[in-house]
Amino acid sequence: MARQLLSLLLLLQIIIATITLFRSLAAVDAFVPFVARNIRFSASKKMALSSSSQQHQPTVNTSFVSFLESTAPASLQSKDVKRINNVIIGNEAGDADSIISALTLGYVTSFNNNSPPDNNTVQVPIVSIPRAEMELRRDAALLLDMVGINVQKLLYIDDDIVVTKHLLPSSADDSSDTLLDSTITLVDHNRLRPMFSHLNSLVTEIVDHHKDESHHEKVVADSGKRIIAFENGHATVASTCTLVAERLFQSMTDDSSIKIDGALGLSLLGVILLDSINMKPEAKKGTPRDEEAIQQLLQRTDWSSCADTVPSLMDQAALDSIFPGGRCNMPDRNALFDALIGAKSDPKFWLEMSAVNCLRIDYKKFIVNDRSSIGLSSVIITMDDLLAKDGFIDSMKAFIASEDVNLFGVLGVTFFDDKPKRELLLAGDVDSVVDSFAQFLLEHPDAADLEMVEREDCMNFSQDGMKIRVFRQGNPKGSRKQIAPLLLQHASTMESL
Ligand SMILES: [Mn+2]
Repeated sequence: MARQLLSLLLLLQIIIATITLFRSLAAVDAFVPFVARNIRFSASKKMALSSSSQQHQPTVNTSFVSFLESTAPASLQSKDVKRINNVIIGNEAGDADSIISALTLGYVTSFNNNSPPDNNTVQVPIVSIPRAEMELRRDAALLLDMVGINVQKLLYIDDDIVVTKHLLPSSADDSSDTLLDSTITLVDHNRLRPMFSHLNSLVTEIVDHHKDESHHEKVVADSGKRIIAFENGHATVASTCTLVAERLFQSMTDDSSIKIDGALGLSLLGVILLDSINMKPEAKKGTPRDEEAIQQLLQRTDWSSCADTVPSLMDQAALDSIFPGGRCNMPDRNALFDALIGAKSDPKFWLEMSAVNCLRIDYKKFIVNDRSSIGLSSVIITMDDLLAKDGFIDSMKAFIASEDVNLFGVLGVTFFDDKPKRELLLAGDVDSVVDSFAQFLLEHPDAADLEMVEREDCMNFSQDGMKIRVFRQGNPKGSRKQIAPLLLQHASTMESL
């Protein structure tokens, strides 16, 4: 009897030891680098653990999609732990690059294999436009839908939780108790927009590809926290998403079995293709760094991990053309680009859109000095079609008044046989101001590259209280990234605007 009891006890001990061993193995599994983890979601095959990368990783097990849909809002709910919220935000125009570089940088930073885990900082990417405007960003909406992200679940600049949780409080009064527990990362711009100027001191990081406006000078390049890919008047990457992708690659070992989360890879790839115009030489946008990022994303992404999404904005035929080898295989970059640029520049969409939405959809305001400002809207419609819209002049007048800018410009681009054709409209309340900028663009050597020619046939759009001048731009390369610095340069030489 005693012997039987003894062997029973022994058996019990063996069982307990086995359970403990399995538990510790499961704990090790949680240390698999995040880039590899998606494999478990998709193909449920186990990665061999590389001994160097399994230590000191945050114990997370989160895909890009679940990070976006739950992690950030959940962290904001918990009051028990004192955490620093690092708000990541793109520019006010809120194009696909601004939106998706913020979302992806938040994820890549959260699970960076090279940095020690920072459990006190929560990355909170915020979509840099009002919630109601998301549906106007058709390329970003299509891409996010395709990778399985429900855009309703993202945080937007005008959400109550963003204001009331003191992520981006609307005035200096509200921000007093925020100063210690929030920081801000700017992506796709390098100067916090004027409406948040009371939060200037919270900016601790910049990841961008626009001309450096020399603000937030406490964020220095030497620290690696001021990445601005812009040199000699040109962006050295077409997309902020290329910079995020480069950061992602740095965090991965060369082990080719480690793969990138499918939703993350496709999101970055889509935006880089859009911003580089699929690397078409005549567009003069893409750089070797963009092409390198495109190639690495194509090769190193686990496409099977976002193969189960059921897009609601794309039909099966379009999906089949993007994934000719099946959803588990590499997409066709040309088909992906065509779908995204098609959504963004769909002529029917632009012709049907109201005049004021056309002006709002891709708008940026630039501060000249502390008193004057220039507003620039980018549109994908011919100037003739824009001017022919119902109530265009009145809508523009109202928009200029509400934005309170001294000079307003509309930069139009349309594509004929894949070649961009650019036009520019300048408008303002003060004739001499508009004329001065027009003269600068037509005659100054620094603007000669743009090859501006005035459209005499548009003179009649000027009316009492509103001077309007319209130009054809010979050089397809001059987008807002080139034109804004030139206009600001001229503005700085004027007594007043
Ligand atoms: Mn950009």
